[in-house]
Amino acid sequence: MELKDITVVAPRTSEEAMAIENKYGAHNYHPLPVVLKRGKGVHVWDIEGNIYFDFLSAYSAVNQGHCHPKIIDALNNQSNILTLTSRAFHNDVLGTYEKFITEVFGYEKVLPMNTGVEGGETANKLARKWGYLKKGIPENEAIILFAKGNFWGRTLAAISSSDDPLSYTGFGPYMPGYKLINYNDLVDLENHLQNKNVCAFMVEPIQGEAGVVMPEDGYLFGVKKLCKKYNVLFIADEVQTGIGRTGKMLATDYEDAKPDILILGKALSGGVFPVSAVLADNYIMNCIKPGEHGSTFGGNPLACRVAIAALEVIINEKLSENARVLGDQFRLAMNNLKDETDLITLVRGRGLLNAIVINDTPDSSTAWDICLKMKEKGLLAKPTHGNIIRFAPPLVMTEDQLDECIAIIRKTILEFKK
Ligand code: IF1
Repeated sequence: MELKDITVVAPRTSEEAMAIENKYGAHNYHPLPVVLKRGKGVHVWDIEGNIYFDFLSAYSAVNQGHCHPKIIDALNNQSNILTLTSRAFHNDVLGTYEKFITEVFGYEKVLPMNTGVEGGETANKLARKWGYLKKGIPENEAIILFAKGNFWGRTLAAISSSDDPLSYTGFGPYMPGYKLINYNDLVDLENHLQNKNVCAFMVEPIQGEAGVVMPEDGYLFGVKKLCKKYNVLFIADEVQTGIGRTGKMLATDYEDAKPDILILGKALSGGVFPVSAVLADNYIMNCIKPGEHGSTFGGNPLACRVAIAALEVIINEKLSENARVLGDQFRLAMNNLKDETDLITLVRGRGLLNAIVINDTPDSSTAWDICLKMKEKGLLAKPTHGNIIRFAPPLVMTEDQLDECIAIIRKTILEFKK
């Protein structure tokens, strides 16, 4: 086979692009029928040049807005200098990044990875190792607790802790040493913490995929207190809720609930490419010795420069504060809309991580059909778990833009006929 025999096609239309994907790509997603070609700030454009407000932000990976100039500059500058060395050698950016991110979040150390699920896997390995070395759990008997409704990725470990049949069916056998407990239930948590082999409880401060499920005020504080009482590590999965999304830098910042292990991902790179991080203090992080964990791309100089820029944008442009102010306005508008229609049964969220629950069964196509109608009016959002529509625009959105989006959502809902 010579390269000359292989053609690189450029689809001229959205239809053509979807047809090529359908023929040559795995069918592991069911995307909204829109083919995006360009993104800038809160907007994306399809192949035909139609403009949309992005109300998903690539599942909260584009908090800083599409193609933020400062992040792109960091990418472009470093990509012409040194992109990847592997960790077989040092590079001149890793330490700079490690000092920066550990000071931003207040931990002694960081272990750099790439995807969010690799961050989760890393946190699980750290917790187990700490359990054996420091808590004295018998080898191979460590247990990690997870909340029902959790989602932390697609690896065999992640689906082993899932109670969503769509995530785990057909992929067994499953990882041992995982137990599911009720979310937002401190009594259930304490009951399970009686087991001396429990090394950690890993939980999302707000459950994203479950449909922006919020715990009661005080839950996270209670988790922190109970984990301390029973010598168990509190792992916060802030891959989706972190980096300003909920109106503070971290969703755990809303309470006195600093996790023992913090997992970050997605917007840690501003959506430029996969960057994740696991942060902890020395008594945990030093349980992993040289050669016991790693990744080819983890901590590469390009990722480090991009992540520094991505965090600087969140801090310097006060995007957490913007998310808090606009989020309050958005939920107020959605609750007013809820009073005008029987289509919406619930509005919930924090900052710019919000969702509406549609008054229909999860297996109905109503939420999907509403998203199709919003697409026609220039706003992209996608249902999660059937009848819940998640609304998560980039945190750089202005009040005027939010008002325009609220008008689109309101018009769509009020005109919608099942
Ligand atoms: C898909 C969901 C969201 C996450 C939390 C870890 C990860 C995720 C809280 C893993 C990833 C992504 C995965 C993506 C769609 C999206 C998603 F719908 F799948 F569940 F956001 F809610 N922790 N979530 O939300 O990070 O390895 O993907 O970088 O798999 O379809 P990742």
